[in-house]
Amino acid sequence: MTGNRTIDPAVAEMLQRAEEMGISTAFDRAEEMKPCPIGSAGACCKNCSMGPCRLVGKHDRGICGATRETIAARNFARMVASGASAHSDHGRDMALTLLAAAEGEAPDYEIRDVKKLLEVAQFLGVETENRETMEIAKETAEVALAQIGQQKGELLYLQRAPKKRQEIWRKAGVAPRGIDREVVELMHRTHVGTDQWYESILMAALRNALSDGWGGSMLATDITDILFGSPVPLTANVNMGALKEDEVNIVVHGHEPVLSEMILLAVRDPEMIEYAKSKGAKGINLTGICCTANETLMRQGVPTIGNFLSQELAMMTGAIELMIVDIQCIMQALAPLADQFHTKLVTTSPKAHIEGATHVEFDEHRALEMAKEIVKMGIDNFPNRQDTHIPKEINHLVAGFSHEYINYALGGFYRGSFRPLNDAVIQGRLRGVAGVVGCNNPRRCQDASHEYIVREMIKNDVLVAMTGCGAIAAAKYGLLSPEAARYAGPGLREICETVGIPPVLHVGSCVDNARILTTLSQMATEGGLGEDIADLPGVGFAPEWMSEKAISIGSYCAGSGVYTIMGSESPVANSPIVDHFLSEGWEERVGGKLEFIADPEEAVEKALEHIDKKREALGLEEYDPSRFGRSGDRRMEEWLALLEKGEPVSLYREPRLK
Ligand code: SF4
Ligand code: MSK
Repeated sequence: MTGNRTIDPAVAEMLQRAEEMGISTAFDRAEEMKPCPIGSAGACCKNCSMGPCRLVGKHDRGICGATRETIAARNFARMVASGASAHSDHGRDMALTLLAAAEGEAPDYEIRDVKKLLEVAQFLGVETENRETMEIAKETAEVALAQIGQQKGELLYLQRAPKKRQEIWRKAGVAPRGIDREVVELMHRTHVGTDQWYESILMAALRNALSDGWGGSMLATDITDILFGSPVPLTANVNMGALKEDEVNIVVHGHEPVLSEMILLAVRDPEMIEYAKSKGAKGINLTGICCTANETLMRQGVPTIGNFLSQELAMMTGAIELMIVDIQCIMQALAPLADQFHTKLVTTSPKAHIEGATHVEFDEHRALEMAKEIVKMGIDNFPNRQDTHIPKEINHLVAGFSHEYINYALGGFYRGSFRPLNDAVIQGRLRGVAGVVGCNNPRRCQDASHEYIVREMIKNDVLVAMTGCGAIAAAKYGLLSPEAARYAGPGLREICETVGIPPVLHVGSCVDNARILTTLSQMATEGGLGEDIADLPGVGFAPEWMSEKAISIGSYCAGSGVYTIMGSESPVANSPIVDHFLSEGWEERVGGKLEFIADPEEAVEKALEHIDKKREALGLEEYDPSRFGRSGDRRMEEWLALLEKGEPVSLYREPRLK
């Protein structure tokens, strides 16, 4: 029964196969195990062994006297702390890799984007004049690590926000100090008998989330760009049809680019390709799932075979020799599933072991050598392949947008600026901007809310930036390709035609939501659209979120001044007061709010209402699409013609593959 489980034809086909083979997937388990109504409304506290206390029915207080408000706020805050720590610990690892590279201890890594290094060094107060690149890189890594562990003061990256935003944070007492400190303090506050006022807990949660967005995540993105290059647009393929019948299929899954970039070098090594041929394969095909996929897609055009809910189904094709996983969003169900196929599941992070998987701990000091050893495991497994079932579904996309590239695309190298983007909003050619991010969740039809919301946004002339599994979702339905301009409203279509960008921009993995923050910040400081991110006609969505990281992301977006809509019932529904505080309370204090709206139609309606309200507050003309759609330099149409003939499109680094 595939029913309302997914809109992805490849996943639907594989769910059918799962049923025939009698294999249970996350989709089945979600149907068999209904969510606990007490836990899902934030009504259960298990923060000490006097409990767990369930605040339902006549019970208004826990054994210790904690109220519904305290318990709901503490549960929410702990999600923020966990999500922020996941992103920021990843940021720490990126900084450690940069340090090892700069000290000559990780010889396979280099500085691929020196310009970005110099820019980041300046933000972090590192002297750059008359110094060697590696010296600057070393000090930049050290300062980044010191920021993560900073005890007092404010994160240096807060300066990247508009001045007015910084003042709002200071006034509200949410300007984050060090990232580790905010996480630890939030865990402390939520310990039994500590912070017992929901407002205080939720403001501390906001400060912790901001330390993720403007700290850990932003550092992770910047350092990844320094080490592996800032993305520029390129074409690639998406969905399970990118798996190859006659090649060794290797899949990278998780969130870390440090190993996957080396795996990519290994699979391109002529000796490895020859070795694969010696085992009867025609070559080695590297693809990805989740955000490791997004990292390698953004910079190298590696095909992505699916998002979060596709991971088990992809393995069931029987065509994957090796799945290499690192951290976050890897289902434990993969290990027993791999036993039913010939796939080798290899865990690589010292922080993420899975019982039953083969653990090969990654050592960045001999990165390429290890990557080759791991790839060899996949090649050696090729002769064990048995029946395969690879869905044909494939689509193409353009990925690789960074705020630097948006700046360039709109203004050109010599006059790079956000002016044209702001002007487009001011003139009403663009109604506003939206970020659509986050996961899949088997409690919702896979990809359906992403697809609906993105289509509605672009139809209404709202330019969309996407990350994470949401971006993969949109790519699967062709929304990240230049052709998608035909679904856009007249004003947005004109921009796409003139500038040559799709109406939906893929800006990276889940840590790369920091790119959305810096883009919004630049729009706010460019002029003409107020002085702060909260003044912009913009919204954020996480329509199918499931991870704690998404709660941290939603919170830091709200804390940065954005109206952010999470697509689910409220996880604090047991306390309408807390629910209201995340919306109106945060808006009053920091100008952005977080709301949980399960119905995507209602979410779109409220988002457009909000955008129009912001336009009105800025004194901009009312949105009127009938004024646009008759200009544009037809560049897009030329590109479409080239793409249809299968010819290379010159703006992008690589031609469309198939
Ligand atoms: Fe119950 Fe209070 Fe312990 Fe929570 S902290 S489990 S509400 S006694
Ligand atoms: S992988 S956090 S399911 S976006 Fe970044 Fe996807 Fe969400 Fe994981």
